Amino acid sequence: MQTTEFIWFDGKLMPWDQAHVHVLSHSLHYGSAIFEGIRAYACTNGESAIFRLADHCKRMVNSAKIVRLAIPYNAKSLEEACLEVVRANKLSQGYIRPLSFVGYGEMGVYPGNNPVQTIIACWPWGAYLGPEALEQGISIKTSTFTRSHVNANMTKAKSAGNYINSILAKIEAKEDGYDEAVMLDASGYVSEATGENVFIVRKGVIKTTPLTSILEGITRDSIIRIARDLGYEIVEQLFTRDELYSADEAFLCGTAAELTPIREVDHRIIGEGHRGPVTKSIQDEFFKIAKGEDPKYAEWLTYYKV
Ligand code: PPE
Repeated sequence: MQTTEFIWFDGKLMPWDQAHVHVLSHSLHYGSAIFEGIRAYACTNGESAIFRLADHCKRMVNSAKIVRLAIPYNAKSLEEACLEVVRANKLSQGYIRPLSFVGYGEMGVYPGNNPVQTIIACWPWGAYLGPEALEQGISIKTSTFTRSHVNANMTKAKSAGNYINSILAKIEAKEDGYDEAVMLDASGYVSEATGENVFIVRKGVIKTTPLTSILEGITRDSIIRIARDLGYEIVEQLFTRDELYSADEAFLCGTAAELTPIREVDHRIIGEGHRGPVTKSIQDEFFKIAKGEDPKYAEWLTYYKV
């Protein structure tokens, strides 16, 4: 991992190597943390920009509310802190990871009066699923693990505990020779991948899972708008694994994974077996927007100088 110099820790910039917590921190034992993943891009005008910063910070505040974590920050102050940490680290492009967790105090599931702490780290991070994945696409497996039921682990919260489900699916997929896993929801419909939302293109219509058993992805929301603006028909509708198998194109999206085509699912080749034309046109537009090349989407970018 490429480190940077400072981590923002409850309002102060600390040297990367000194940002420690106690091993008896509540969140380490029980998964009671919430986090965000945000990308910054180096733009064509020579500045940098954080992609949809306000929306990520709003989601962080909502995640905290859902899991009853009393963070002492509002979305605006989290935005300012993210900007402070990328500037301090002179990070022109990369990934930003805010995390709030329950710290050291009493042991036991009840978080009680243990302190709630917040850090924001950032570092350079290339293509999440490998540089060739963005063009060639990836292979995925339908997981044997069901995505958490909406009334068990609430999936609208980006909470650490939710990721046990993802980790199990990811390990299984990697050990079975696949790049990534897609999980079905409790009713058997396609839900999401371990760290990405899912889209298919079938008979000229783009389809993505509705906001039932999934994280409300900010990349997903961006793609819905981009696809509409490009003139595609796009619907939020449940679909089955065989609909995915017989899709003309399919792709995953997320902050880390950006827009990654799916080449193969459970040994079924999707479409032509490589990135399809609809996927490419949305992906091209997505990267143009992230680099500040399309003024129509200027409100998605928060510029800063390093
Ligand atoms: N679903 C899940 C389960 C998920 O973790 C992510 C993001 C998404 C959908 C897409 O959400 P968004 O980033 O807002 O478009 N996953 C983050 C974590 C990746 C990691 O390995 O850590 C991310 O992409 O930053």
